[in-house]
Amino acid sequence: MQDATCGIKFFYENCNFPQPFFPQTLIYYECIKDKPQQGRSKVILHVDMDAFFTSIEQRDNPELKGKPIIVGGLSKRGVVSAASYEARKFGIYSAMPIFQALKKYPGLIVVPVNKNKYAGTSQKIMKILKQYTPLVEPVSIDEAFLDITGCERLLGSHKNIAIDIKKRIKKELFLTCSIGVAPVKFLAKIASDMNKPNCITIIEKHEAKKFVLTVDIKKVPGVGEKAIKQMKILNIKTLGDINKFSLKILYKKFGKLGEKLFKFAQCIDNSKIKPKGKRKSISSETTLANDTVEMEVVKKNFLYHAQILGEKLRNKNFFTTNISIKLKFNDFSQITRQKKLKLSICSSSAIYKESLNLIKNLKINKKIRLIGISVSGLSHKKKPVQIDMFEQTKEKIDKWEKIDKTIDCISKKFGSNIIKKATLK
Ligand code: DCP
Ligand code: MG
Repeated sequence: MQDATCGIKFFYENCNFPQPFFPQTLIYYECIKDKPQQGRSKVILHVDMDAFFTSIEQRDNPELKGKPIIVGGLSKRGVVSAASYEARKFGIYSAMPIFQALKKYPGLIVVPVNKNKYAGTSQKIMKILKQYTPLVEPVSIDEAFLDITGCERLLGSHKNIAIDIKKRIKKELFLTCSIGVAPVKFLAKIASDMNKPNCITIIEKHEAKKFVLTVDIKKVPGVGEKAIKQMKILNIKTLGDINKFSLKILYKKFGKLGEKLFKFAQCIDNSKIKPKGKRKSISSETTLANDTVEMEVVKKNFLYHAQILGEKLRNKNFFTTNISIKLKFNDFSQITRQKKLKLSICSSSAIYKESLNLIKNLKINKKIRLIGISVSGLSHKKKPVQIDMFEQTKEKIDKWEKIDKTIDCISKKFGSNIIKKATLK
């Protein structure tokens, strides 16, 4: 099939998903008129797993195969984390409240979230990807960029590398993914999403500049709802439309995003692959079963999240220097507050105390539906002690850390629910 807009060719390959949802899988077919490369261009791959959480659940439970299922919190207030492609046929998507999803398809199967299982599978995927190049940048639990520039001699053409990655993930993990290949990062990401699920889409260097002009502005990474509204007013539908405006005007209207779009429209994206995939933050949040104005509920939730985050930090030998809290209200507005710490901490009690400090002066007059804490500024080094931070002396923090470490050891041995703060029982 010849793509009318940019001359990209596809051929069809059998796919593993049931009819009629995915009758065909698109795989790019080598460009016949491939020009010799002028200068050294990059070859970037973007790998994104298909319906990640639900595919894992369908893989592990044959009864769920081919059925409309979602993974999500089981409370009536929960939201859809992931929807199988069979469920998407009914208009069910991630982030949709579960009650709404059930209205769309009452026979929907709801599977509880099993984060550890998904994280474990994610690690296995990243391990496979790292066997192709050390330049792997994980960007979320189920996606990563790879820079395979110069790997062709050793591993074959970029098309073959992409096919091989798909085959290995399928053979070893029984899961499918979609891969985008392009000379720049943002295009590789757009390409991986173009023909989902279970596909490879390649945008060759010599076609990229022409192709970029056809890209729907809504599909461009970084363009959010607010920008889309403004784009509509300016009649910007594609990246090609961006070229009608000067950099000055774009910057005035959209700030840094405008500058980025100006470059994207010319197929310029200088962002590099950041292979370390260094963790920047860890967060934990819960949508409450019932909206609340009770500060006791907020505090109890903070205690719960502080325990989770503390344990995660200590497991990875991390310390945090930044704590932020998030409260979302029943009208879906939200507030966040954050504090940069003078000490680096990993103790759950210290995280808890800091989160309490952040809400101390807040006046809350709306019902709260979601409560969360996030820690960032992560490092393996402990910052040297400067001065005491609010009530937390170094001695106290050291004592808490010792208690936390003992609890971690017990939890590791006997399970994470065996020991809990009395208030959380
Ligand atoms: N996820 C989540 N909450 C969201 C979005 C996603 O918990 N609001 C989780 C569940 C997804 C996983 O992250 O399975 C990966 O997110 P993707 O956006 O890649 O979505 P999927 O992999 O589920 O589907 P797709 O095939 O569109 O990539
Ligand atoms: Mg995905």
